[in-house]
Amino acid sequence: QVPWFPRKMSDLDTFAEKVMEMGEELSSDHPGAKDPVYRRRRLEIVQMAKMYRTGQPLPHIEYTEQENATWREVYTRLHDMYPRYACREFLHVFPLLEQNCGYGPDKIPQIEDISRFLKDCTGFTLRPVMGLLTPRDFLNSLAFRVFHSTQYIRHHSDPYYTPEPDCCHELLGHVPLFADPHFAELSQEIGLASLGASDEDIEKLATIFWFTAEFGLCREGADVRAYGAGLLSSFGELEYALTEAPEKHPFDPTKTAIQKYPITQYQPMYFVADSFRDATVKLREFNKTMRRPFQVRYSPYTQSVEVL
Ligand code: H2B
Ligand code: FE
Repeated sequence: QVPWFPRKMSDLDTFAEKVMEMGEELSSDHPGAKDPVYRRRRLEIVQMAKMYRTGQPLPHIEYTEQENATWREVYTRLHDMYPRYACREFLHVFPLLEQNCGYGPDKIPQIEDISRFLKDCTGFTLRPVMGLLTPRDFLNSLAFRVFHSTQYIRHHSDPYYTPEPDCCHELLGHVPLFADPHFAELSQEIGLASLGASDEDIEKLATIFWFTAEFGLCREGADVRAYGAGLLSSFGELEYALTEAPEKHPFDPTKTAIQKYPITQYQPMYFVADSFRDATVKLREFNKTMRRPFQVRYSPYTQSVEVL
């Protein structure tokens, strides 16, 4: 009755062909749906993700002028906003990504370079993915300090909108904080709790992920700043989130885990963490209240999960 879960790094290979939607096909309301050139290009990139297996070099994508131009628009606009809105951990890491991983306005960076850098910082690594994984698979991989990253970019007709995760969201929104030790720990903690969890508990953990890694705010003295990737990759919502308009509540896993949220509009409510460390402590307490007939421990030496 315990759902299957990955025990070793190579078990994540079983996720490669399982995506919920828009893996190899685009939904009709995707801005690129009617552009055959875009579709062919996206398929080419997605096929490389489908073929990828643990231990292989990550796919190197030779991005086109047009793709790099879309990146430039997104990058420059967001980059201007970060000093005012992003949390200090994000601001600390960003220049390191510029120095070590080819971050900059001109070219989309390569996930191989980023993965190598993250591994040095926190042990996090990246894997390519075709599209949205199920919440269970996606969270399970965080137990191994693995983040699944798409490599295609949104359609050039609308650089400020994408209905699915793309490399702008992953590389600008998510990647920087995986270089932070405390955020890495928080992420892995969610991942470990998700291994073999009931469907009900997966939903709670996915909601916690949503209100932390995707849309989290944090306190910095008298100030509130953003650390969620959904905010740090959307100039519109980044600005909105830090106005008085939305409700803000302290991050408290017991409440956060059961909060309903919209996925296609700005959030009416955000949760504010005191720090990543504090959020991790609270999350550990919360995890103890979930019923699971075993405990797990991750061994970085073997990159595998021990069941206790
Ligand atoms: N899959 C991928 N590829 N990237 C994500 O950011 C992602 C996902 N997020 N699946 C997940 C779902 C998240 O929204 C939660 C855990 O449901
Ligand atoms: Fe995301």
